[in-house]
Amino acid sequence: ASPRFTTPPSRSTATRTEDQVMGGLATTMEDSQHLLRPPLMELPPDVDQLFGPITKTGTDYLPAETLARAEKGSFMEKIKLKKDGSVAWREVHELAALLRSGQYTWEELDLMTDKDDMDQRLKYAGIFHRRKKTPGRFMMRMRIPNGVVTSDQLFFIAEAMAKYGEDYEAVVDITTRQNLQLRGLKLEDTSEIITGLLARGLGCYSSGLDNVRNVVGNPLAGIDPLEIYDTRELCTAINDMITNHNLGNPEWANLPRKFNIAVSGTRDDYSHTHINDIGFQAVPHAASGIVGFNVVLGGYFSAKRVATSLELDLWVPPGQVLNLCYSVLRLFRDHGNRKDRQKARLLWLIEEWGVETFRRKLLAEMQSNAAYGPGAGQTLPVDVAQAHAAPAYPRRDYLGVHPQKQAGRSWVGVHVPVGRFRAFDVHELGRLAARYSGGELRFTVEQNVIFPHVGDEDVASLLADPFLQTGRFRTDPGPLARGLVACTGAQFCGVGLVETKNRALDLIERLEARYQLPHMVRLHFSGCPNSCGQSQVADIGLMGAPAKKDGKAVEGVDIFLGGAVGEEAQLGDKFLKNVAMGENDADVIQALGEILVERFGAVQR
Ligand code: SRM
Repeated sequence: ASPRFTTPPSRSTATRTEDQVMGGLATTMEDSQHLLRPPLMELPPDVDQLFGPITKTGTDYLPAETLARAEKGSFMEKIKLKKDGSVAWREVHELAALLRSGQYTWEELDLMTDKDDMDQRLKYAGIFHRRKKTPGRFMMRMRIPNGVVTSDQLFFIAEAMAKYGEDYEAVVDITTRQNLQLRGLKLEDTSEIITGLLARGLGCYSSGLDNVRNVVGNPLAGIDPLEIYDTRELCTAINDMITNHNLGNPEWANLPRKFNIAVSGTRDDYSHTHINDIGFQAVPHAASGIVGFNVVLGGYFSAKRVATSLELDLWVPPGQVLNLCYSVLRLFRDHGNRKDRQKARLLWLIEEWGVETFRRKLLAEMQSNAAYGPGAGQTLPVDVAQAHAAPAYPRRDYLGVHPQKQAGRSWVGVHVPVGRFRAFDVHELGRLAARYSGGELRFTVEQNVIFPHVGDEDVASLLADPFLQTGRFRTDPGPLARGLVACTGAQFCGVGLVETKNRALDLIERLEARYQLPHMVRLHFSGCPNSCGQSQVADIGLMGAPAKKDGKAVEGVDIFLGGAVGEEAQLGDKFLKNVAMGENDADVIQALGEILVERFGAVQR
């Protein structure tokens, strides 16, 4: 059961000229030549050569009993059994080629193809048709393990998006999984973007539908004086194992449901391990001193249920992290619920078996794992959970300028209002990263960016750069802005009940103008109960909900209070239900104002 490709395709040593890399856009790039011009992965020109013949599909990996359950399973099981990712990874290129050849218009192709191919299965390739809001336009969800990108990758994305000019739909969003989504794409362009990303070491396959999502790590990995474990290599290794180096891996092409993995490297838990299906919390082993991870499992949010992770009472060294992910995924794939999608996330399987039984089965699976296990006759090097350092550790805010563990270097955390960019912004980030941060930039789950490795002598000129002087991207945003997160919302998302991003910006601007706050308050806004904006981890969580005003159905929100992240993580509780937004959002401003005064020490200006 090994992946079809065990190593990535060979990388060419050929380099490109400056103009090819920059698309002709001038920039200063005396630093980080290697990151600006990494060797491109050499990709074969056509789909057959790129992917080879389909020798195995996701269905082939299902044991007979699982297959029988899938056959009687939910509508989505039928969609997956008919065709799964192994087909979609190729089909996206074939559909794009048909459009580019001029043989068919988009409208004709849309009529000719199965709607499930277009609207569901393409998500296996990370391509989401936004039929409800922007028909004929697609969103590409990338995979960025640990949220680390290079200037070269940013320039490529900027160029791909620049093609759409000032088009209202053409935006790039940082997601709540430390990732990017490119929006407003035409299907004919997606193939070239996918191969361009692959050539630069990034991908988008298996980022939607029943797949493992972007692997979240510590955005301060390798630079933070308080770091316990550098998460970067592990996140990339997990991603490569799951996606076959971003080329698609049929072994995981038929999971029962979506699946989230997060690796935390400091006590701040910037990765939010407690709300992921698998969370790795860095902690040294008491006896050996080896820094490994306590494992927590099953955390998730959904419209029907939200839950923090269960502690498995298991500690694994870094060398067993892949084994653990592989083994949990196998148990999940083969035994997870295929009938009821509301009961299909990992937590339900753990509850069905009980934590003890799940742990026992998992350890047996890990012991016998041919690909990543300890090997025949060897003991599995794991232990019971190790004690974390004493609590009362205040989670740090990473925005602004902070000294790194490397002498003479600082990281600069910059706030990105609701994580949204246009093509030009992405190019500018690449330019600044090339000039100041070793050609590297990081994304955070709060939808912000971090420039690492900035020489202390360069900090002032980075901060003085015109891009950071417009007032839009700030290192010192206001107390509500600095903790603001908003999901895509109804502007582009078909399931969003309310518009979130623009509204969130407007709400906090008005609240900051009206109230003085003694400290930051983390406010997260999700457009619907799926909680993609992680409303329950915030100090104040907003969640789109139906409401009534003067007997009429109007837009509204539920308001959550008391969420916390870090070592003392807890989920917020619903405090107010179905609050009508009111005219010009006045009612929700009123409710939030009262909460800020009563709970967070705000004073009316
Ligand atoms: Fe999400 C579905 C956007 C993070 C829980 N999510 C969706 C869809 C795909 C619905 C759709 O098809 O339109 C949204 C796409 C909208 C669009 O056009 O952008 C969507 N989710 C997002 C993003 C982009 C929100 C954001 O603005 O950052 C996040 C993408 C992360 C990524 O890079 O992969 C995003 N979604 C989350 C999170 C947060 C997280 O992962 O930490 C959650 C809660 C955590 C969890 O999954 O346990 C989340 N999204 C959901 C759910 C509920 C899952 C469930 O078990 O029921 C759905 C609906 C579903 O899967 O059936 C959903």
